[in-house]
Amino acid sequence: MRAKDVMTSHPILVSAAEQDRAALRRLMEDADIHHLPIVEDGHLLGVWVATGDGRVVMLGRDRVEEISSDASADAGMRALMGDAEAVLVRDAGLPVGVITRSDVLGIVRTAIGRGIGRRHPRPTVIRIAGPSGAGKTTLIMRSLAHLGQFDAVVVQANVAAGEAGAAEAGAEAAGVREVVEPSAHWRSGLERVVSRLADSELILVEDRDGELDLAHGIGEDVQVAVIPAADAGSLSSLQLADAQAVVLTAADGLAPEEVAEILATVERRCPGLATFVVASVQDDAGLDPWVRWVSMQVMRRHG
Ligand SMILES: Nc1nc2c(ncn2[C@@H]2O[C@H](COP(=O)(O)OP(=O)(O)O)[C@@H](O)[C@H]2O)c(=O)[nH]1
Ligand SMILES: [Mg+2]
Repeated sequence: MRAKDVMTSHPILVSAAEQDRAALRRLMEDADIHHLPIVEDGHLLGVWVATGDGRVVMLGRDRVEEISSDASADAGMRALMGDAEAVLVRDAGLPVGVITRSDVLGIVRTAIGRGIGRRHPRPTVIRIAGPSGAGKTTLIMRSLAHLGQFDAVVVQANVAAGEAGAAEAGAEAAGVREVVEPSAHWRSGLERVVSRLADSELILVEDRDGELDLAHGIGEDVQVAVIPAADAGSLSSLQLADAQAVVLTAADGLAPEEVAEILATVERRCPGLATFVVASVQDDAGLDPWVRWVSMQVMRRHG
């Protein structure tokens, strides 16, 4: 965004000769502004400022930032967050606009009206993919039981449209907000459903059952592969090229040393990938690090 997109255009400027504070005050009140840059022969000399206590004071040129209308709006914002009382915007040398904190507050008000805030920049979208029966639904439901601090939604891309109502009702009964959206398997469908859920903090997308193919994202923030530990030995690094984590499920069906060996294989093949092992039918020590990792994904996007 450029300075010209955020400035107030057609600024009222005064010459150095205008010193009558009562008249300056009236001028500012009539125009509903608090700043009058002082410009003489095109040169900025300072700025008159209407203070909150009814006075009109003159500040020097050092308190006004001058930028070009094509400069980044961010340059003006930074100046106002620092020492500048106002920003004078020039186009081809001529003063064409002013940016003050009032302009900034107006933009903030619009942003808040659109639901944009520091705490809720946008939801973190985690796509969970894996073959049928891998334990995706089980993992999502068990995870949500420990993620109560976030406003979370499950997007179920794995249910035929005809079953949608029943699935949503079932999730609701379990205290989980779920949206059934088969089209979330594709980029455009995911984008649509995410924009509809922009007020949430965490969106867990259960992708359609299928062969793992996480070489390319579809617009999510994080891709997670879910696969039974017993099948994970055959995972290739290509299948997980764009994944951030893999969860090996049903570890309860294997001996601990088998699980350790599989885990070592996955870590060797995909160095740097976050790996977790869960076993839903046992006392599950593996779920805890996974839940912490998911929380981290949300928190680091909160800024
Ligand atoms: N033993 C065991 N069974 C599991 C585990 N996770 C899921 N299951 C079972 O595997 C079946 C398929 O799980 P589900 O979550 O529906 O898989 P999805 O098709 O990937 O969503 C269900 O009967 C689950 O109870 C696990 O960690 N251990
Ligand atoms: Mg499922």
